[in-house]
Amino acid sequence: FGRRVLIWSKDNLLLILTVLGVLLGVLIGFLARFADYGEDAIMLVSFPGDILMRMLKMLILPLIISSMISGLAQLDAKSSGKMGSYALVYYFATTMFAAIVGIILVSSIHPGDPSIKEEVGSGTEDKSVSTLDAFLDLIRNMFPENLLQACFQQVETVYVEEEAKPSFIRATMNISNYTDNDNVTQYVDKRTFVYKDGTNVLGLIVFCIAFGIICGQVGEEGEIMVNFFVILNEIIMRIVVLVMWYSPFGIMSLIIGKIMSIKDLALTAQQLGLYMLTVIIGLAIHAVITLPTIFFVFTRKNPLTFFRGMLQAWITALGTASSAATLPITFRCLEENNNVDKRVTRFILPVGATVNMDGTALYEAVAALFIAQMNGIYLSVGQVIAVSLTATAASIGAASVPSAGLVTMLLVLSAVGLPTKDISMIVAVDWLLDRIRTSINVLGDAFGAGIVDHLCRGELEKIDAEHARLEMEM
Ligand code: DAS
Repeated sequence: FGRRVLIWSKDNLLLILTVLGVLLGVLIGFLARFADYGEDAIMLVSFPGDILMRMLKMLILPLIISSMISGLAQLDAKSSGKMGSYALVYYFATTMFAAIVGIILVSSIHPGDPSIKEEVGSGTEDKSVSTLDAFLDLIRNMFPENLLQACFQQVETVYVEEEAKPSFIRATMNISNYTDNDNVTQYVDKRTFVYKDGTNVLGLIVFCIAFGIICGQVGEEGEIMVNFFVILNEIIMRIVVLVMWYSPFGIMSLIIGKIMSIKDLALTAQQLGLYMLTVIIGLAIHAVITLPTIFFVFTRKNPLTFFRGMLQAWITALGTASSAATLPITFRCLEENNNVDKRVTRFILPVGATVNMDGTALYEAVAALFIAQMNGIYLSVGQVIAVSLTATAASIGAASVPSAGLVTMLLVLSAVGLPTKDISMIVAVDWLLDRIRTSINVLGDAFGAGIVDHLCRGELEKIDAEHARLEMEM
């Protein structure tokens, strides 16, 4: 019995420590509020949490690059024919749809600032920068002129009032670069392309998607490259696990510092409550409406029966908050309870668990807009589209381990220049939301495998018949 407890506690030790960190953080935070302390005390108390944030930010680039390229390269459409293409289309479509559902919900419930009911897109958009410009900005950001520069700068279009510029600049407008303060600006027509600090996430992601898919299609010669990124991802994941073991302490510090600095506790509690409600409603819509409908449309089978077959995997995902840890159960539920062909599960699941995270995409879209609302920042249409694209892509890059969505969350925030200081509120409730979104991730993978199995069933049976005929002849 002792050995069993030891194994159980090792697997769940991180979960236990994280929950302990949250509870201790809340307790100490509220107790500290009775003491008289200054800004320095808050800064000191939050220091371990600040270190956790820096560790996570440090990992973003290598994590997104290695996990996206290795994940997509292994899902190479050519060598796996239809199966890969069906899976790829299903993954992108369901994940993007989840992010959009999240954005619609957070823009209507408005958890960050329940008092104000501004419409999405009425935001910080400079009136002179039209929606079209903001949208073109978004497309422009997807194709950075310099990939290295994309790691620390992104392009923004700002209108320049001609008379606002001294004449000699106007004379050189359209033909030269003009260095203004520390931003490099180029004048084209009346618009200025200002390079602002902040990772151009979209640009990196578009490159990684192209690189990953083509890398998987290069054949033999590409093997070494695919293996390089698979190993790189494995190494980064191990570093993420190390950071995760530090996270209970960092989370406790973030929560204490946040609770000590909250001015209006009631409003914050209301914001957090509404935020969690928004995420949970969004995940429920995806699990109860979106996925079953897509499943029924493509297979004409009863989604409820299919879900019942996946129940054990769904519960395991709730408990472990890790798609990877749930994988063995997902395999067994699909093959034994739902009769999905092993050739489909063996191919679809490992990559699905890595790149297909509908729950995470929805969560990151909601959390990003929630943070914007809390800071009174109303995003432009282009920025909202950037959030949905980045959340979709960041979920591809999120690892299938506990709280991975928290790491790539920083990616989405930096993609639209949102402050990361409020992430401590998100962190405080992440241990609960993580397990719910992970269970939706697993469900999305399962329904995907069921659909691909149904669509490829004919082909697989033809292969079996061919094998049977050959065996008869031998
Ligand atoms: N826990 C991750 C998973 O295993 C999801 C996330 O963190 O968003 O799917």
